[in-house]
Amino acid sequence: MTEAAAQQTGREPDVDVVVVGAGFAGLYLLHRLRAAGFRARGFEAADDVGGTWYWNRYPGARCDIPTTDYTFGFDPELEREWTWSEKYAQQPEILRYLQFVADRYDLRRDITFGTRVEEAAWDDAAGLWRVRTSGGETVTSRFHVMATGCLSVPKQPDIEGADRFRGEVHLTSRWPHEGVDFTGKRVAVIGTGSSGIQSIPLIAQQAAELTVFQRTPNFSIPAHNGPAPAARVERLAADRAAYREAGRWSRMGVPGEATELTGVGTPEDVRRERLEAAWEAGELQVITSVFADQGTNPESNEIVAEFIREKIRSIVTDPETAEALSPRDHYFGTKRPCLDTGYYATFNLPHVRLVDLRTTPITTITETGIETTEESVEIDAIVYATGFDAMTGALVNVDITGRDGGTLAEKWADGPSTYLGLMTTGFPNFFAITGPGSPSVLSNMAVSIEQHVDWVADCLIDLRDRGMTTIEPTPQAEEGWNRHAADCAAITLHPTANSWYMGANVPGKPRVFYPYIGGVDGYRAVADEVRERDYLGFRMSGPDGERCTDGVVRRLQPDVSAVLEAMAQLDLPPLESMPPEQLRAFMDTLNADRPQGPDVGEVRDGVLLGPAGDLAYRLFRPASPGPHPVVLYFHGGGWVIGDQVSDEPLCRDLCVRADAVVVSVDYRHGPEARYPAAVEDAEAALHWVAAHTGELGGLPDQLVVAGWSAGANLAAVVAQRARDAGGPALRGQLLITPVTDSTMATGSYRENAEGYVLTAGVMRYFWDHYCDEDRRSEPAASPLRGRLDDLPPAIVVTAEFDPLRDEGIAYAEALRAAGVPVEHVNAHGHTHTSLSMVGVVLSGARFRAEIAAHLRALLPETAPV
Ligand code: N01
Repeated sequence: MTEAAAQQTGREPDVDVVVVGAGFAGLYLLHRLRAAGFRARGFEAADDVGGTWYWNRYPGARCDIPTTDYTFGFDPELEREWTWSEKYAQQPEILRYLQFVADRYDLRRDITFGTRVEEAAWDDAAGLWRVRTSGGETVTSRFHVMATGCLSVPKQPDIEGADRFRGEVHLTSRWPHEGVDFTGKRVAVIGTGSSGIQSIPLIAQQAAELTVFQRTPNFSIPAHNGPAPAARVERLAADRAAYREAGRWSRMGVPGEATELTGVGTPEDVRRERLEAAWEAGELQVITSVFADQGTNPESNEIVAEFIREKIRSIVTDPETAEALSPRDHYFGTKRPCLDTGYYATFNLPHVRLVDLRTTPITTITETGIETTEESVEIDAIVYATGFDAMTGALVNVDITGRDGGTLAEKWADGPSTYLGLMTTGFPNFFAITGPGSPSVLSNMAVSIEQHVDWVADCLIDLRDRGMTTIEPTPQAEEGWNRHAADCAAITLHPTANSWYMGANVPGKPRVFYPYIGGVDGYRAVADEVRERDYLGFRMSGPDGERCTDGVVRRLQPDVSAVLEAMAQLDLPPLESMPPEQLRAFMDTLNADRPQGPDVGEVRDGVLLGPAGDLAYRLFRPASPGPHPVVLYFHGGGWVIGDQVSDEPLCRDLCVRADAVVVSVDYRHGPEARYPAAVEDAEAALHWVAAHTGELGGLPDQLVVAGWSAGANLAAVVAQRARDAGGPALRGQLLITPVTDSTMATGSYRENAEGYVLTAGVMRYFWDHYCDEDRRSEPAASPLRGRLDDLPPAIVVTAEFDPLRDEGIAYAEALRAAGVPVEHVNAHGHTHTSLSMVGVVLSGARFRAEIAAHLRALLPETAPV
């Protein structure tokens, strides 16, 4: 490495790698780098190793991941030599462990203690980092790694008058090494996150009076500390390597069983049993996964939340205090839940009092106490347990300058942007261990740190082996990762909370979801894949040139991808291999088990007279008082399969979101009734619905045609025909992933020919059963070939991974060119079928919400959203 670099730059850096921080991450990284033959130097602001466990010495400080798992797993020898004393170790024991690790691998000799890295600047010409320390030293290095932790920069007390107080002031995260004796003192604790909740019971044991100032109550469950859980210890003893591997491939970095049980729909006694067991287990990993849907479904989440509130009421004797301690402003798990030892019971003690800042906010801190809108509390000591500038604080607080002279703080002014939470464009050879955009704080940090350190160390070795000296992500890869991370968060309840995960605790901090919520297992698969695909999304360079495999590692929505994987497991025959009758029966079987969609006010079946007989319809009416606009809907199914109920979940969803009556009408199908039978039926349905709007509970002149896939083809066609016939008048046309042209020769056909349910083969099957080859270019089969002016406004929805994507886009563009107002909803990460999977593919909801908002805008009689 150094030799190659020297050749390139003519100058050898002082070291290969600078490592900032000597906690779990910095220690293990130094160990790996040394073993791989790199020259590395560590810098640590504290006087010794330990990182967060060096600083957070407040009473009661413990880990909240069982020590069977909150430990290094890279060296079986190390594991044999160290035995944890309890289920959740106290801070002194964890600090001793890290000191033991530092001694065992003789790591201190590479670390300069009591020294902060204040500045790091990339010198592009020399291809190295110039680092300036608080000790006045300047060091050059090829690589710069921030192993500075996610929760290491305390949030400064931002309370009026805080600097006037003349008594003792302590920050939980900067606790005096000699400890603090509160005996006989009147103490205030401000903050009720993990630090407050852990320290309050112990401070209460000493203090003469303890007043807890709570702004937001947090969910906490008892840690049930004691010996490590027998089941875990046994599994670990039986096969340590297998246990560690299970942790590495688990959701949180702690082995556990995933449940398929949902909160909604499970009998009360079963739910109760599971919740009580989770309460008894006293593990975050267990209580956050009692139900498979508690992180995404508000109703299911409320079951867990109310269970915990009930427990609080059963412990705290004063009902008013119990209520004040009961969280009601955020979903369970969306703020980090706490593990406690006697927290709630502490409020039963006569000298402990809770002040609820939501009803009586602090007005100021004075020289001798704290004043709220209601009272003045005299105190001797204030303990601030007010949290951290999490995840990005430690990174942007150092003056880090990239290639173009811009700083990291400037680049991240609107929120962090990373590739894999490891690197960021414009900052070559700069790594963050457990940076934003990686599982980090949502996981067992020990496991996530090890994974990141291993990835970085392996990457540096790979670079050296290839004679490369620099690495940097590409803009495309970074943007793709940011989007994927945001997509993962968007399907959960997390973004709804004012949490530090969202940056909400620090005034002015950008509100985005900082960690990656796709799971330790999912993330590890990505990181491994990136490396296996020749560092996909990274650009490497060195004296011998450059190499780059650009691309986006995860492009499908996470739940779309999960559904596709589940389908692949079923090993289904190709759909186009089944005769139509068999395919119809097969689809009916699949549909039988799906969620039916949201509740509507009324569902009514009827028939209308089509040109060749009765056409069945199903009407969905909103619960709101009518009359409503009417959406005439044509189902998908390639003109071959489906009927008026086959898209029921989508119709219900549309009905509720758009507050419109949806009339889903069947039509004749191929091959029994070929083109133009379906068009004739659709046209007849339009005339009938327009003529019967009042009876259907619809508003006059508020009619829209809509459809999905082949149904959207029919909707587009009847809109053209209605124009030509001079009516009925339409307010709009909603075309969800429409078929608009029969050529099947677009780029999206080539890209998505295989693999996403609607394949090119399936589409060919549909066309062949529907329409004679020589008639496919008629506008009634390929509406893109029709006259497009003077048509009602259109909402065109396309999905990224759909053979029909480009013809949908082409239709939207052609309509626009013809002067028709068009709203184009681009469902990124979705397939042809996934948008309609209501209640299964949750990521579709926001696109359906977007569709409904456009629909409401076309239908001014509907209530505003
Ligand atoms: O910090 P926090 P923490 N006036 O941000 C309140 C990890 N950790 O140090 O929610 C009044 O959670 C604030 O109120 P609000 C763990 O991941 C782990 O406790 O902003 N109150 C909140 O109640 C944890 O999640 C362990 O309305 C103010 C509290 O202060 C993370 O670190 C132990 C205020 C801050 O809670 C952070 O935990 C400790 C103000 N001006 C920490 N400003 C383990 O068990 C803030 N608050 C391993």
